[in-house]
Amino acid sequence: MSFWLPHATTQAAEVDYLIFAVVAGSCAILGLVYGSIILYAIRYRAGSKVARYGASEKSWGIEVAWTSVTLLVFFGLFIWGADLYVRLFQPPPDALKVYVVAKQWMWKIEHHGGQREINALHVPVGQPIQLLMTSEDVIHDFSVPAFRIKHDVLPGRYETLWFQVETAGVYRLFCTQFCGADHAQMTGEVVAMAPPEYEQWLEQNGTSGSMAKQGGILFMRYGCSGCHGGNGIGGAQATSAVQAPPLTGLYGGPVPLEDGSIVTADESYIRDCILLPEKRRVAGYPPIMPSFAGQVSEEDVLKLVAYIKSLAPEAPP
Ligand code: HEC
Ligand SMILES: [Cu+2]
Repeated sequence: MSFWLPHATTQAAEVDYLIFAVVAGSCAILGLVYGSIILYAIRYRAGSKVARYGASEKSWGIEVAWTSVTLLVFFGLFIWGADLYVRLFQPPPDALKVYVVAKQWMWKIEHHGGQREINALHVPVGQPIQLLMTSEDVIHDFSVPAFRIKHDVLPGRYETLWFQVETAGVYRLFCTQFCGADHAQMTGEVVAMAPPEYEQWLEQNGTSGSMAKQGGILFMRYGCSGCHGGNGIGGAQATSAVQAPPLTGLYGGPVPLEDGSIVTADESYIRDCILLPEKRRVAGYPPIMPSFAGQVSEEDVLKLVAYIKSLAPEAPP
């Protein structure tokens, strides 16, 4: 076991450099302040024979110099940190999406192609991976120390995290939010593999169709198609006479809401439509869509979201 964690991702080393710079800068200032206190305490102790007069004049040069130098140093650290933070938490648009559902006390992972795993996450190296994470119960926290990333996983909403692994290997995954009696058991591993091996792994674990395909089946089973039409093409094609908005091409586009605002239809929006339809109503439609909260599990919601995403006209399933 080595003391230093490996730098497994593109930005892991920079996170370490920043922490080192903050610690080194703080130590230098700590040394300066406490060094002076100790030095003067000894020099001017009771009974020492040093001169105690003169030098009482204020030196503006020194005053201005130390104030501006410390300001510049700490402001520099702030800008560096803010810039790194933005890069760490802004996933590139071409990232490969992987879905994570946390629950007491395990990590359930689902891949785009429908491959599922528990307490393990297989990813290819050299490619940005974006995690879309939610919790079925309490707050958890997805943390991979070798990647220098962690993020809370909250019930009732989607959180996201991204990374790009540079070195193939097996890295430990932890839950770093105390989440109940077996919190300490809520660990797993991230297996980073060369892309060809990853493809092979996907093939070997290929199951009952992609997430979108499974979502399509659920779309029928939960009765969504009754209002939205068999393939999400809207009320006109629906089996009943109900007016419901078409879902084709919904993902990524703007949606005008009844309250006059316009939102972008991302994963969180679609999730809210299914679980909290009363929270946002699409303009021009009757508010008849029922809430599916408590009926559809988080994993099934992810599949429905994947299905609706696949209905984009430019990328048919
Ligand atoms: C009783 C009919 C009905 C059923 C069943 C139904 N919906 Fe809806 N849905 C609507 C209506 C009406 C709207 C528009 C008004 C609103 O936003 O609530 C809508 C809105 C939506 C939207 C937002 C569309 C947009 O243009 O932004 C999504 C996404 C959606 N539904 C998905 C689903 C899914 C997934 C299911 C099944 C789990 C489902 N719906 C079941 C009637 C229905
Ligand atoms: Cu946990």
